[in-house]
Formats: sequence, C-alpha cells, structure tokens
Amino acid sequence: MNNSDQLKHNVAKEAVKYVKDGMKLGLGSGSTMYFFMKELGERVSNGLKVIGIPTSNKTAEWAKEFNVPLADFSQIQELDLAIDGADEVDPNLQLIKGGGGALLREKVVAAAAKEFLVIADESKVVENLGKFPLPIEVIPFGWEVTANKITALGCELALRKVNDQIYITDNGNYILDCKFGRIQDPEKLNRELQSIVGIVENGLFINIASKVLISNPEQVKVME
Ligand code: ABF
Repeated sequence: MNNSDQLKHNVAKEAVKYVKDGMKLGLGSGSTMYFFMKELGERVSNGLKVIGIPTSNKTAEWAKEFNVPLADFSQIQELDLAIDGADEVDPNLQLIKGGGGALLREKVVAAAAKEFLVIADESKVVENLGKFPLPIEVIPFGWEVTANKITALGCELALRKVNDQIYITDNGNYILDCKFGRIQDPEKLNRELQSIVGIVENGLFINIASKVLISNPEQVKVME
C-alpha cells in the first residue's frame, strides 16, 4: 500500500469508530471513502447493524462488495451520521467537494444527517479554499448562459469532460470546474452562487461539517 493509500486507510479506520450499532448512515464518495466502506464492511461482518444511503453509484457498488446494507430516502429521511471525503478543508471546517462529481447527492445526504464527519489526508488542509477548482453542478439546458453568470463572479471555468465526452452526473447534469483562486469569503460566494438560475448545487460545503479527521504519517487529528 503506498503512502497516500496508507493515510486514507488510517483515517478510515479512525472514522469507523464513530459508527454505533443501529445507526442510519450517509455514505460519501471518493477514494478515501473506499477505505471507509471496506472497514465498515468488516464490522458489519462481525455483527454491526447499520444501514446507509449512498451518494453515488460507485459507493453503492462498494456497499454491495462489502455487504453494507443500503436504503434510500423513501425508507429513511433522517440520518444519524454522514461520512464523506473532501477536496479542500479550511480552518473553519468549510469545504470544497465535488472533485468526484457527486457533490449534489453528497450535500443532500450531509444535510439530512445529524452529524457530518469528513475524512481526509493532510494534503486537503488549506488556509483558504480555492486552489482546487470549485465544482458546480448545472442543468444542461442553457448551461452556457449559466456559465457566463458564474464567470462574471471572477473565475475561469471549464465544462468537465472525461475522455473528450461531457461528464454527466448521476443526476443527468453537467459540472463546471471553476477556478476562483483564493476564495476570501466562501460564505459570500456560496450565497452568490445560490442566486444564479441554472445552478443545481455548488461544491462549497458551508457550516455543514461537524468534525473533520485528518491523517498525517504520525497520527489522525480531529478538527472541530
Ligand atoms: C468526495 O470525496 C468528493 O466530494 C471529493 O471530491 C472527494 C475527495 O476524494 P478523495 O477521497 O478521493 O480524495 O466526497
């Protein structure tokens, strides 16, 4: 296992300690969450009783691989704990998420949970958000107009493509990756983005994280 995977494995092992028997979970997306799902599956095989709502088709596949029982919002509307990765974490626990393209379901699930636990390696910790391009999910209809309105806020943006094909989210929408550079006031930018028609959701997770676990080669630290 390389150093990066080891850090993800370490933070996942620490995070699974927060899962109690009978919990209804939100299951995030991304490579760190793979290690969490693996750890959770081991505890389920030892008798832990949990159920989870996945934030992406990929996470649902991992749940099936590791025998983690799944549900959807038609069955449960309030979650005890959501666990997810992040692309950037600032000192106020504000996040940029969505590098994996699952930000909309991630935010819906995080908002439905009493507690939101973020897991990341130390490379995600920043003084100011914004070095990582902010992912914004937009509806395909009129995306060009929506993009112009976002650009006017002071960024350069690109329509996300994979292998020269437009990336389509699990919800049938597009993602714009927006380079704002250092975001001085993430709460203000979040409010401005929420007022633009055509934006479904943006990757700023403002005042949502309850606790962040950060792994470095020596330890797993708690930010709260
Ligand atoms: C997901 O985790 C995304 O929001 C974010 O892009 C990703 C970070 O992924 P990784 O754990 O692979 O660094 O929740």
